[in-house]
Amino acid sequence: MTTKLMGQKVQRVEDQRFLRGLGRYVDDVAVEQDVLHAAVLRSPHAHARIIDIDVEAVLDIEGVHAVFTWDDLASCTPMMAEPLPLLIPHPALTHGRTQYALAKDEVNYVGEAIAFVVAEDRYIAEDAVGRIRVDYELLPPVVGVDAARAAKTLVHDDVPGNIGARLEQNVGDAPAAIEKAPHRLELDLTIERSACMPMEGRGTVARWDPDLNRLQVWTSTQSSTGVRAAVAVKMGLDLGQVDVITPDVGGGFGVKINHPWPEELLVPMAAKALGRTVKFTEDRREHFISSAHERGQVQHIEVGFDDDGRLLGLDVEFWHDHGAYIPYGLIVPIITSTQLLGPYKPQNYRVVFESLYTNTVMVTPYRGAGRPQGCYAMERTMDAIAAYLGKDRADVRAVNFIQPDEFPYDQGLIFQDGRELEYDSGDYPASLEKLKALVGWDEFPAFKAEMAAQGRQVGIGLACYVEGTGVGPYEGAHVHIETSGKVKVATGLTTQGQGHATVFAQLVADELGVKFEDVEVVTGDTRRMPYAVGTFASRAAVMSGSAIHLAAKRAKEKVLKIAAEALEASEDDLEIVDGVVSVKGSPGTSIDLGTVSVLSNPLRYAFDEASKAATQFSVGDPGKPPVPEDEEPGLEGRDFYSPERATFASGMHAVIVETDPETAEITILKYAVVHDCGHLINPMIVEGQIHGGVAQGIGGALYERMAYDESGQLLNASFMDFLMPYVTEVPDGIDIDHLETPSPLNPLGIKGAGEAGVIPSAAVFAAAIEDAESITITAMPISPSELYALRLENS
Ligand code: MCN
Repeated sequence: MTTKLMGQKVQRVEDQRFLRGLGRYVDDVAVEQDVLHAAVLRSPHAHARIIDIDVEAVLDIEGVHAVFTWDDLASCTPMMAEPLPLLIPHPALTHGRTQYALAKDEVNYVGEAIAFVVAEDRYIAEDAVGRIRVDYELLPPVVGVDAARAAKTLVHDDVPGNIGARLEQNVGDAPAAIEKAPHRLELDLTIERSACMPMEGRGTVARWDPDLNRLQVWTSTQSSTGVRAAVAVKMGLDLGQVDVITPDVGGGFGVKINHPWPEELLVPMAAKALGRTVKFTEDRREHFISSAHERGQVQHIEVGFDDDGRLLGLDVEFWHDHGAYIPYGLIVPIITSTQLLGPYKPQNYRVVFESLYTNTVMVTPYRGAGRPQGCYAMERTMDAIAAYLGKDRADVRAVNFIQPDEFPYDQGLIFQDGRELEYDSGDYPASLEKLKALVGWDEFPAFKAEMAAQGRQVGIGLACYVEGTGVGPYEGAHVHIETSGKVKVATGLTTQGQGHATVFAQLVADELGVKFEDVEVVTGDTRRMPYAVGTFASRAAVMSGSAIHLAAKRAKEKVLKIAAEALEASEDDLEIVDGVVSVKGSPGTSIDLGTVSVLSNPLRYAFDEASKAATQFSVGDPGKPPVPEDEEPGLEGRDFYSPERATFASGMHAVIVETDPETAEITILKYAVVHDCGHLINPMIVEGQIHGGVAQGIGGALYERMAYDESGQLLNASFMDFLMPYVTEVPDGIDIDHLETPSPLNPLGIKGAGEAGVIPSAAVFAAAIEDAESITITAMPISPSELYALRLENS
């Protein structure tokens, strides 16, 4: 392949639309004027039995078309009355529980859906929701890890100890190694619950076509094919009867991969039952209380090490607050437990976790998915070892690194899919050197002394991580060259702002030899690409990128065959430049891609200028097939890519903070990132991804948390109370340097990048604040008032 555009900072093609307000989201989908609107009655209690639901008063309200409770679901289809699917089951998940689309006889968190009202407009629907009467028998709620572990109350009667899963992995004998080690330390670390806040919340529109016997669903999701599969099975339809179309998505960050949400089933169900188009758009409060959260984890670490800080044994136990249900398997705690080790190679490792049920919003992956918690545990341990030995924190990390000549490196751990986790490539020592230079690590002590002389407190921290990206099972692509010579590319995963339309066009332009602006990319439309998985786990670049590259290669092979025949030349002598195929060294002997496309189609029409009519015509020898013998008509290529295993990206971040000696305000003075995602398709987009991740990480480390009270009420379920960083809290300049160790696992040598920015935040900020303040931080996030309280405790 040529690498003309690969690696270049090509401007994002989608931004013209987004910046001018021309994005088209689910709420903008053009549907009939008389679309019906839905609203959801949600539980006001964290834990209660439903004794009775009275909807009588609502049915008489003018403009109300239907009210559904659990009792009505079975009459739509029997499957609708069953619990929602459990995605990615795991043998250790012995007590998996998922919610019903509408609560059956119990509610387990504030926000759980109980009734679904469909009305002429949203106002009527909301008013109707307010008039449904529910009698509850209140049950004691379980809030937080401690209450779940105490198990005085059970979230689900049939789940003993509130334990959904317990999983232990051992590499060597960590307890024995720690026992024998010259030095030992123990740490208790907590990280609080938070959640992603995409600008666009969840939303679904559905229309049933009785003539075609077909359902059309538009939804704001990270997996159109996942929603399609769930809708089809729940509604008793064939896959071929359901189209799911995902227009622009205003951010997903993980929460929209949890397919299906109850509303994604209820909207199509109501549309079919009523024979009308139905629409649901989530509001912000609903996003807080009825989508998903993550991060909440309590961790206990024991470590044994030698005089250089080399890890001899690491024993990690953690408790994962999974919320009321486990819809997404054990993916988050499994990622914590298997990727916690980062770039290091402890000789012995034991990890055990429990996934606990609580009466709070359920937990599904949020950008980083378990890695921020793991990185926090590992990196705080490294800092503690360095402090104990009086060594430089970077040096302690360096002695533990997997070396460049040790790849592929098997950590001896088993991942979610039951396969061994193996790092494919990387160069951690080189990354660390780059980071130290970028942030001024060696110069920092002098800077700190200089600042101290002025009465100012500054601190520096660093944190390292790895990220398994580009997971399977597969992704596909279809590349079609139109008779205009323009190229349409379809891949089935969805896009939420990552710039896929740009990077995928770069790959196609390079492979096919067409102009970048002549390539148009379509994502997330099951009509165009029915077989696909979705956008999560930083997989689009690796998965769809590779599939697109392979599909373009196939299309190119066909172009060359047809063009060779037309030009009476050998395929090997042809080249494609800017959409024109020509004989190398003889540019006059050429044919453009549009004409090759015309030649590939046996039924051709031409527009006759004189008669202003389209006339059918044929080209070439009538007795001869229109395309080469072993090819099908049409100028297109389709291929799928399925990787051997995940490819491991890595990174290291450092931050310098200043803490105000009086107010405890925390200010970021410098933020530096070294990142390795193999070959970069578009460095500008990767850097944008890192910036976004760092901003989210700053939120998670310093501001954001889900503030539940003891009764399970979320006290800060609005942007008035849930603090997100604004542009004023994110540093202007984030210094980024790249290292490109290509992945040997895919044709382009790429690794994913979409989550990296957020992974080390809790670790790196805790380290830097600790350094500035000379106190120990064990709980994140940390606000100025918490820092102030810590100072008082330590004074
Ligand atoms: N890229 C590249 N070269 C590489 C690797 C990636 O140019 N070597 C580019 C990709 O082509 C893509 C972007 O960087 O345009 C991110 O690529 P990738 O790491 O493959 O991640 P995905 O595209 O699969 O996106 C998913 C990832 C995840 S898991 C979350 S969560 C997340 C994130 O992306 N959610 C986002 N970034 C987000 N960005 C926005 N704006 N909105 C979200 O919801």
